Amino acid sequence: LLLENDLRDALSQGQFELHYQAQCDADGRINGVEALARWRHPVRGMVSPGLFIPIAERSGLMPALGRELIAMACAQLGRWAGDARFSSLRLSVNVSASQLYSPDFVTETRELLARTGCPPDRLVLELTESMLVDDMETAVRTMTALREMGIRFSIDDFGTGYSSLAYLQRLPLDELKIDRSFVQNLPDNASSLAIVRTIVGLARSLGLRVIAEGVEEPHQVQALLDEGCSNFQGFRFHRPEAIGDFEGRIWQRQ
Ligand code: G
Ligand code: G
Ligand code: MN
Ligand code: NA
Repeated sequence: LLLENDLRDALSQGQFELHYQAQCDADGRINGVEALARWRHPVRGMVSPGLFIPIAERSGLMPALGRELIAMACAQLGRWAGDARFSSLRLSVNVSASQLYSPDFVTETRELLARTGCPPDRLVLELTESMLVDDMETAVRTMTALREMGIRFSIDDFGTGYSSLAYLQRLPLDELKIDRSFVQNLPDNASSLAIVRTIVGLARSLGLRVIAEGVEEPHQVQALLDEGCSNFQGFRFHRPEAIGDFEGRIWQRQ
């Protein structure tokens, strides 16, 4: 309850920020980045989204908070658009069910793109399987409208959602993210390996990009490469970091 009250003030006082976790290929070339929300609480310090997102959902604040977080991501993409060192990066943003199903989501996103100068084709919205099956018709309609603007879609935590695969045919998707629970058991766990192989094959057949999340160990990288997955996100490569540190990393590499 304490945090819930704080959350309302935090929104109006601008206490939320985004951290950035780089995504790279097998040669370490950074080709994307995921924005991860952080709450800089005046007393508690940095609060993790694993803690405050569920509270925001319960207290009905998630649409407003989500709007603020996407707006920060689009503003960042807008600033990067004019800089050759950053203009080819794709920025992934997590979207929750209450955001996707909010009736104004398409209109608000269109206005946001216009206001920030964010190139739509650099913005990737991460959704989860379970939120898509809640109301498939609305999800398809909303995603199709956003796709027509150029926005891309990724399925986060893929393989953990207990959903049928049929929905994949109906959605305008660009990417599958292999859930870290499968990655963590590579290469010794035979069923994790089989699941990774299946996801990579599925992505290839459907013409989707595939990326592994939660990559921590070199032997996991090798196993993923052997299975045909060559995009990585995880502590093995880069941790989520504040904007200045992330931009410094990109500058150093040029
Ligand atoms: O960074 P961390 O592992 O603590 O994130 C925990 C959870 O919070 C993850 O499931 C992630 O998808 C979610 N999350 C992080 N940032 C955002 C955000 O900006 N918006 C939404 N809706 N969820 C986020
Ligand atoms: O649900 P989502 O996939 O959006 O959550 C992403 C979360 O995973 C982030 O909060 C991030 O901190 C965390 N994360 C990123 N890389 C790793 C990793 O290599 N290992 C673990 N355990 N967590 C990671
Ligand atoms: Mn994510
Ligand atoms: Na994930």
